[in-house]
Amino acid sequence: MSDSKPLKRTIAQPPEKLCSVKTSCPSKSAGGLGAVLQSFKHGLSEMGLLRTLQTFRQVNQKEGFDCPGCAWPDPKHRSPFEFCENGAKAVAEEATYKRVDPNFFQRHSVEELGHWTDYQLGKAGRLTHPMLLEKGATHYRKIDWKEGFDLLASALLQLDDPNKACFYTSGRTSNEAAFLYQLFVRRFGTNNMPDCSNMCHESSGKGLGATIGIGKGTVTLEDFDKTDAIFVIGQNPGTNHPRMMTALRGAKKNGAKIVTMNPLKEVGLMSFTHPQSVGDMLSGGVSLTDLYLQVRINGDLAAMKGIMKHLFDMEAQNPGSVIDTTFIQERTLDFENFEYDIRNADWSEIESDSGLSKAQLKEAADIYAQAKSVIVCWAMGLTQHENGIANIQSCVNLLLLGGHFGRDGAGVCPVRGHSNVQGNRTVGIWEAPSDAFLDRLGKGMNFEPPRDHGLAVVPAIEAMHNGKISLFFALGGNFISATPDTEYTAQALKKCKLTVQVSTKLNRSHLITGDTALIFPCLGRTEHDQQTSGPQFVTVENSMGIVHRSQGRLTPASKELLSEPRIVAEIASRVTPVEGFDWLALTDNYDSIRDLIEASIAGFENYNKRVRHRDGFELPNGPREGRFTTKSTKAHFTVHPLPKHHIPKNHLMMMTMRSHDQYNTTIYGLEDRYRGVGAERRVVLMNKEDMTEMSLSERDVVDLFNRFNGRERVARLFVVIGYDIPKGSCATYFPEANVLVPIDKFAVKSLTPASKSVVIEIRPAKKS
Ligand SMILES: Nc1nc2c(c(=O)[nH]1)N[C@H]1C(S)=C(S)[C@@H](COP(=O)(O)OP(=O)(O)OC[C@H]3O[C@@H](n4cnc5c(=O)[nH]c(N)nc54)[C@H](O)[C@@H]3O)O[C@H]1N2
Ligand SMILES: Nc1nc2c(c(=O)[nH]1)N[C@H]1C(S)=C(S)[C@@H](COP(=O)(O)OP(=O)(O)OC[C@H]3O[C@@H](n4cnc5c(=O)[nH]c(N)nc54)[C@H](O)[C@@H]3O)O[C@H]1N2
Ligand SMILES: [Mo]
Repeated sequence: MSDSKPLKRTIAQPPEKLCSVKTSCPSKSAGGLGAVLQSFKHGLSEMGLLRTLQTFRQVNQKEGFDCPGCAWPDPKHRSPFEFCENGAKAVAEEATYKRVDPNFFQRHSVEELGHWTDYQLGKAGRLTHPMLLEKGATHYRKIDWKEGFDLLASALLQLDDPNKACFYTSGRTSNEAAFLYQLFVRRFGTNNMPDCSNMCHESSGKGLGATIGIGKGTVTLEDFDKTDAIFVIGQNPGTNHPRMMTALRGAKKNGAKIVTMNPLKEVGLMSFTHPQSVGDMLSGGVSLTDLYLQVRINGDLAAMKGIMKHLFDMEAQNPGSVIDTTFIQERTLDFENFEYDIRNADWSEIESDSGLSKAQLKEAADIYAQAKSVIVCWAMGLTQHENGIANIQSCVNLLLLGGHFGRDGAGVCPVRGHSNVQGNRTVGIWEAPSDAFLDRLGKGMNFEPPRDHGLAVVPAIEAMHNGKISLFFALGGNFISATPDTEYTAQALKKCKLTVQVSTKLNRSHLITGDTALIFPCLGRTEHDQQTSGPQFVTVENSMGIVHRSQGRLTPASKELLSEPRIVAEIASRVTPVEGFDWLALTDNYDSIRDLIEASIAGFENYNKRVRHRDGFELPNGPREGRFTTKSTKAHFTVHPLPKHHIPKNHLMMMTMRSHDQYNTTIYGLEDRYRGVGAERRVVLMNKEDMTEMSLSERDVVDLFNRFNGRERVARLFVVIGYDIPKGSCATYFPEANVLVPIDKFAVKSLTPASKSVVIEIRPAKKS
């Protein structure tokens, strides 16, 4: 620690020493005994037997904690062991016995840690103390909380403009912490609140808001029991929303048909073996998808056009059989333009853009036409393209044609990512709040919030680059690894004067920093949160708009940890003191924070009472109740031209996706078990014909290049794997391939980085 050599900064995403990749046949069915064994394997290695049993028993129980894994809702009738493999891994990762304490930071310099992989960083354990990296220092040093808060407060107060700071949020934050945080940030004077949503479901929120009047899903879990057909588009629930598999299995057992649109044949969408069903185990699983459409990357808009074109043809042949004309006349607008666009769409263009035949699309149209009620589910495969909003609005068009809103078993289901990302938005984490929201917040909290919209993730990175932002604060998450164009973003962060991370675990954002950096370690979901009035619970909103409690019971990883609401209150009390308003006292009992939410956010009447109900309560949702909440009170049909990509010879369209063994930038392990790829994450899954055309063989080591708007990006040392993926498309893992995602390629209007449509060139690796 004594050496004070100037800090040699680290590369943003280190090429790892490649391990030999192991490949095997992809699994036949998701879930099953394998999932149970994997859960326990991770649990035991992170936290031993007793804690594993204790922890797993509390996940998603009414008196337990909300699983930090995903935002899929809990069934009303929970089993005493309501967990899934990846939920278990998320919990084990947080409840681990391993610690990143001040000794750890003395032993390892920031530069050395920069060469560790994301996997190694995450496995180091839980952060235990507030830490400071001084300007020019090589190591973090331990500080006490007061020093940390004072340092941050004086940096904030010294800014000549509040808009020179930005405040990121990742979606694990509770409603209570998120509400206090946005209140503090707005009282400070800015709406600069980029969040993980900007990179995730922003296209869904914007696309749905403009067409049906609410930026959220309209179905409930019960709708899955009542539906006749489910379209699952651009989503891999077997890995990312394993509890959704129970709902799909239930729907299937009730006779629903499932249509899947995905470039990869994801195992979880083919077959599912419920780990708690002996019948499933014996039969080898329930088969799920009835029609698997292996669409080309970003060919969905074309595919949906094809399906709708068939629907118009079928209606013409047999009027009244497919299209709900009464619904369209009474409840929608802009149908004529839409109809004209679809009727005039060109089949050869549809087939070549989607990579699917007219006949395959007819099968999908038949399933749709025969269903009285249809649900469309989606996730990142639709949102992370330049035409992300168009994709989502195309799903809305499809559903509007048959009148599939406001009736049982029908509607839109954008499946959210982080476990409280939806709640964060509801309580105000948004760089572009509506005037109605600000009016109500200002009235409830007695102040005038700033009206100018703030910066989302991509513009915030640009602003750091050009010196318009000098202080970056993050409530959770791992900004450098989650964002696009890693090298570019690293340069942006390094230009800041101060970067601050409120975190549970070590990650790369602690290593790519501004001149000065702070780490504030906080309690996780699983942990006991003791405040002066007693133990506290927090509240979260799931993917279907249900708000409910979450209470951790495990002993915290360190006595030093503070809760997120407390950390926010400590900062606010120093930076934005308000006469007669005691920020710190609010955190003595979180009921007081919930009272403020009730006073200033729509839909939270009787919050403290209703949230104590066993299953929580449902937020208002107009379209679910049959009312479109657009200005016109009608739903809008929209017209979308097909996206055109210029893909030169020897180039491919690349998606960046999650393996079965990671949670975003947290890498649980190196096994992408269902896909049969293991031991190494720097892989590129390619169509075998493309490999032949590019003279590449299995396991060749290659470099990947992207060129966009005059800049070249390179990701070195990836291993080629032949895989069942449409010709012209290829796949790599997030975050290793984020270096290749251009900062300036994002979805129109939602600004979501186009992480699923990156054009790359593949060349044999340079021998070093
Ligand atoms: N275990 C685990 N659970 C998670 C997460 C995690 O990392 N691990 N992350 C959480 C978060 S924040 C989120 S947002 C969700 C993400 O959940 P998902 O959206 O399921 O995650 P991804 O792996 O990004 O990819 C989605 C799927 O899209 C497909 N896809 C890619 N491009 C296209 C395309 O152009 N068209 C179509 N039709 N499909 C395409 C891919 O083949 C893949 O199956 O999961 C949440 N839950
Ligand atoms: N190329 C590419 N990039 C992507 C995506 C993609 O598909 N492809 N997906 C995008 C999506 S959908 C998302 S949502 C973002 C995710 O972006 P982020 O939310 O920023 O990233 P995570 O990896 O979820 O953050 C992990 C870190 O959160 C901290 N953490 C965990 N739990 C808690 C907690 O309870 N409190 C606090 N304060 N900290 C906690 C830990 O320190 C951990 O290291 O990434 C986006 N980036
Ligand atoms: Mo996400």
